[in-house]
Parts: sequence; C-alpha cells; structure tokens
Amino acid sequence: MEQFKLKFKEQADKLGGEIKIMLQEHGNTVIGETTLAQIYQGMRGMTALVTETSLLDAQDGIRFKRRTIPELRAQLPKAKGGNEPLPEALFYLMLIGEIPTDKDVENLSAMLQRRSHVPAYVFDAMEALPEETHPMTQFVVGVMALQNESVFAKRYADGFNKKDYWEATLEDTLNLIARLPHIAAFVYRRKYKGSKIVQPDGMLDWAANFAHMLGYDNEEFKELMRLYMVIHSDHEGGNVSAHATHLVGSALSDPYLSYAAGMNGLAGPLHGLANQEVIKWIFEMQKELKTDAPTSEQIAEYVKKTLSEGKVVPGYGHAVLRQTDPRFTAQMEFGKKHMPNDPLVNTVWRIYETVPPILQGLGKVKNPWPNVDAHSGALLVHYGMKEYEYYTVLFAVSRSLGVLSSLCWDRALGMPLERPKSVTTAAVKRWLNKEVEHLGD
Ligand code: HAX
Repeated sequence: MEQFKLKFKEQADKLGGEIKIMLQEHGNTVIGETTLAQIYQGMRGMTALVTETSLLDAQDGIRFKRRTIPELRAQLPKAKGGNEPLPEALFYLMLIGEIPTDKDVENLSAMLQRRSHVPAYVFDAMEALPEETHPMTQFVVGVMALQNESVFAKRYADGFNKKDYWEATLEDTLNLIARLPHIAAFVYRRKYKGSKIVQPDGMLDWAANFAHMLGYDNEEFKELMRLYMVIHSDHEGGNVSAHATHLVGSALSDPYLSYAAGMNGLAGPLHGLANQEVIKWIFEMQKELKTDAPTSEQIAEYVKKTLSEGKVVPGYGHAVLRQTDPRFTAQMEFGKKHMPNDPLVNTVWRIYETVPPILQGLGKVKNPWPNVDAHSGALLVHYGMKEYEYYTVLFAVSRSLGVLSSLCWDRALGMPLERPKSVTTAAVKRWLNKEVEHLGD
C-alpha cells in the first residue's frame, strides 16, 4: 500500500482510539441547548457535527490544523519560483495533520498525475448536454458519469469488510481529485472556446496544470489558481457543500455520489454560486451607470436599489463569520501585488468601503463584511476569464480537497448514518400547549 495511505491510516487509528476513550468517559456530557428558533432558522450556532479537516472561528476565519490562511500562505510548500501555497500540500495537511516536506508534495503531485486519466465516455456524457447547460450542471454530470469507476461501489457490491471502507474511500478520493481538473477544463473549453481541448502537461503541479488545461499559461494566473484552490478548499463541516457531502456519504454512497451531492449544493446562489452573482451584479452596475469605475456615492445608490428590489448584496454576509473573511483579504493582497491599478479590482475595493455601513444600517444583517466570493471574480477577469457562469466550477474543484478529505475521515473513524430527528409544527404546538410531555410525541 502507498506510504501516503499508510500514514493516513496511522493518524486515523490514533484519533479513533482517542475518540473511543473520550466517548466512554464523556459520552453523556451535554454540549449545549437547542432553541425552537434554531430548528426553524437553519440551525445556526448548533454544534451538531464533527469535521476533522478545519475549524471556523467567527472572528479569525478558517483554520486548518489551527493554522490561519496567512499562516498557511507562509508555511505550506510552494512551487519552484512561486509564492503561493500548493493545494496538494493543504490536502496532505488535512489528512496527515502535519505540514508536508517539498518531497512529500512532489510525491503527492506525481501520484495525482498518475491517476488523472479520464475515460472517453465521461466526455461523451457531457457532450450529450446542450452547450448552454450551466457549467455546474455539466461538471456534475461529468462527475456522475465517472462514478462508474468507483472502487468503493465495486468493492461494496462484491461485499467487503467495513474495516476497509477507509481505503476504498481514499482510493476514490485520490482518483477523483486527480481527474476533476480535466472534467472542469473540458466544460470550460467546450462551452467557451469552441471545444478546443488543451492536453494536460504532466510536468506541472495540480493547480498549474488545471490553469494550463483551461488555456491560461500565464505564470501569474497559475499562482492565482494555487491560491484559489487553497482558500476555497474547506470551511469546516456545516456549510451546505461540506454538510451535503458528509450526509450523503453517511449512507455509504461512494465518494463520487457524495461529492456530486455536495456540489449541487455549492451551485446555490447563497453558497458557491455567489461568486458568479458578484461579478454579474458589478457588470450590471457598470452598464446601468455607464462607467467601469463607479464612485462610492454611485455604488451606495446601486446597493440601496438592489436592497429595495428585495435582493441580497452578493458576496456580503455569512452564517458564521462576523468579520471580513480572511479569504477575501488574501485575494485583496494578491490584487495589490499583481494588479493594483485594475479598474474592476479597484471597484471591488470601493464596494468593500461602501457596503458594510449600509448593511449595518439595516439592523438585521449579522455580518456586513465581505466573504470569499466578493473578490474572486475580479481577479479572474483581470487575466481574461470573463465567463462568470463558470466560476463556481473552479470553486467546486477546490472544494473537492476539503469535502473528500472529510469523507476519508468519516469512513476511517466509522462515522454512522446521519439521521437527526425532525418534528412538525403541529407537534411543536402540542408540546407548547403542554398536551404532550416531549417535543415530537
Ligand atoms: N444583503 C442583503 N441582505 C442580507 C445580506 C446581504 N448580503 N446578508 C444577510 N442579509 C439579510 C438576510 O437575507 C436576512 O434577511 P431576512 O431576515 O429578511 O430574511 C437577514 O439579513 C439576516 O440574515 P443573517 O442572519 O445575517 O444571514 P444568514 O446566516 O441567514 O445568511 C448568507 C448568510 C450568506 C446566506 C447571507 O448573508 C447572504 O444571503 N449573503 C449574500 C449571498 C452570499 O454572498 N453568499 C455567499 C456566502 C459565503 C459562501 O458560502 N460562499 O460560498
């Protein structure tokens, strides 16, 4: 068995043993209360899941093994001549729990390269869709077609020992992560570049090869892809894409089925699709105001109009964060370094000065600050990628690193089927009226 797999198994066995003892000693310890409002209002603030890959703090943002985004940018290995962290290194950190050496990352990149072949029937399945089909739908159809290759599904059908679930899940995870950039690049080249497919370059790291297959060989764009793939990878377990992947995986649906489910959630405008909505909204503002550099006053007016039409300001707000998202800040730093005078990027920064006080003034928005999606599109447009409907596919490729790592942990730790209790409003009323002793009776 590959060294990487053995290392993961070692970590998982160690943690599994610790959890067993912890549950023996503290299994009945109460961790909090649940309010009626919480079950009606999206379960905000309810601790109900265990996710090993990352932990979100409302003020400091996401941490991976206790490391913040700025720390990851400083500590994770880089490509030769590059300054941004390699996503393979973060994947290693999420599974093995330590910062890999340059050699570890090289081995992992090579392992992904070896697994990256996508069978022709997958592209045929995507080709069967009308070209105007949304890129996220095309992408998920590609993933679903590839499910035929699932090692987990095959071994389960043959009847395998539950002790081996983790290995088949990791096998599928590595294969899927290796192949996703090909599927994603195919969607882009098919829909926007007359189906002129760019062949992979086996000498490049995972993110740079993805940039290359998309048709962007600019070194700066490759750096952007490395950063992009790192910062979008994971955001603890309760967000829609991570939670959906985990939930579907808990039925022992294989990693292809589980990841596809998560990505269907990512394709919602309140989640990952917000990145396309942000740029669409800015383009529409520029068109309406007949300028590509709107002033703060003009932006403020436009924001108020958006709100008056009963719409949200895309890229702002968060269910957990209560500060500017460090993933926004990382992209702002990238912009300041590589394109400080770009008009669209400057507009994003002017929006950042303008929107928070307006949202604060509404008195109901819990977090008026920008999230990751407020910035990403402007950086992509700078390098020529203006096809904003495609942006969520980039997010999806990155998110595979986090949600699939989590799935490996789920199976290695023997996580069971997820099945919370639900109630009807009639049952709630009966309970409030003291007609029954327990909620749900
Ligand atoms: N613009 C206008 N109103 C907003 C708002 C925004 N950006 N953010 C929140 N609100 C409103 C909510 O719609 C809600 O209004 P109602 O009570 O009238 O329904 C109220 O403020 C309270 O919401 P909240 O508690 O602050 O926020 P939620 O936890 O319910 O929702 C969302 C979090 C991210 C969904 C929300 O802030 C939003 O819709 N933002 C815009 C879309 C967006 O950027 N999504 C991407 C989020 C990050 C992510 O997952 N990326 O993938």
